[in-house]
Amino acid sequence: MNTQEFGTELKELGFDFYSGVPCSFLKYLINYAINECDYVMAANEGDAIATAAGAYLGGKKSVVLMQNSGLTNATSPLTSLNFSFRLPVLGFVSLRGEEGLNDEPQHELMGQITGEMLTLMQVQWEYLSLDMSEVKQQLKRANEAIENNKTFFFVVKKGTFDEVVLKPQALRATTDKVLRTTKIATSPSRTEALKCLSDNATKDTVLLATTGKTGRELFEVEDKSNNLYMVGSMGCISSMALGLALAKPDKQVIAIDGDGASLMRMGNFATNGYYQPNNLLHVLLDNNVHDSTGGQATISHNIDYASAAHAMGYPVSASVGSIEEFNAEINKWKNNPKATFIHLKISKGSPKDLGRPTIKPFEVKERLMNFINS
Ligand SMILES: Cc1ncc(C[n+]2csc(CCOP(=O)(O)OP(=O)(O)O)c2C)c(N)n1
Repeated sequence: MNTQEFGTELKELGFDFYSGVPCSFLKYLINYAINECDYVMAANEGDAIATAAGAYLGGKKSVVLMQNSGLTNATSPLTSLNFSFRLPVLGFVSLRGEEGLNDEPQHELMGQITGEMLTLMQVQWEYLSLDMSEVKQQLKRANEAIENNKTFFFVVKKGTFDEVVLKPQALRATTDKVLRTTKIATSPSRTEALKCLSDNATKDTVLLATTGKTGRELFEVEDKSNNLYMVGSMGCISSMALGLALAKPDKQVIAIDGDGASLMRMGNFATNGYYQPNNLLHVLLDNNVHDSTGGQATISHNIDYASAAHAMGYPVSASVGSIEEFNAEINKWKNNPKATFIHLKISKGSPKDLGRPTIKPFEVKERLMNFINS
């Protein structure tokens, strides 16, 4: 099919924000997206899903592109982010390993189960047709699903898209990076850190809290319409924040990460460091443990996170050990916005009898979208 025409059809339906990881079967659609639309080159297909979902929060209709091998990387956010929060994205997944195709051995099983996997995850899907008049009907159905808050995927067979030449990509590098570290370690509690963040929020701030006790505590600190309490999708908070920050430059977007969660998807440090929207603040509350699941040690005591973020392109990276310094770094970002990473060492544990958000994930999403887009 004519890829350019197909892309234009998508654009006319409002889909102009893309994220993904390449597959050779999809390369011409990816080339089109890079040439003509906003495209975030994700490190992992799960991050691509979260970035697209973040952009959707900011009012974009967004598209994810992936190989079917990458569908396995995307299952956590597809099942616990898109489904739970009713955050729809339009997906294109290739069909490597299709029966009868002489493909490589690693694709054999996924070739057999791609459709079944989507069905199992309750994702509506269709094989993308090659006939443009049929394709227009398919896009109409896909668009209806998205408008009903349901994720929709097209499974794409080999040779579907005709050639689009990739225009030269002007890649930038961060030349002017700042790294600040302090040695004081007073180990404030997570609640103190969250209070500090909540107190710093203005009418233009969005707080996205990672899964587990961070979201639960933020809900108890103050339940506000500019908060999102992640459930599941471990590690996806910073990629989701990236999508939202890019989609909504007039909002200050704060991702509140955990040490365990950030380690799960650390590739996204590099993605954030590259795209580096000024309105993005990535905070890591590091208690050295998986507190939410019983306090088992992570390996974060051995990691210099601020240096890692610095090395991966964040214009500003800082490691602080007290609430006063934490507050000061947040205010530096507010007063001179540049994509910033702040590592704060916190103590283990959480308030006794910590509850859970009484508001449902999809209600949080609706409320947040009203806040963001009103
Ligand atoms: C993919 C996935 N694996 C495991 C879990 C279970 N889980 C939920 S929270 C959590 C610990 C997160 O640790 P960290 O980010 O350090 O935050 P903390 O619990 O210390 O606040 C784990 C392992 C999950 N939700 N998703």
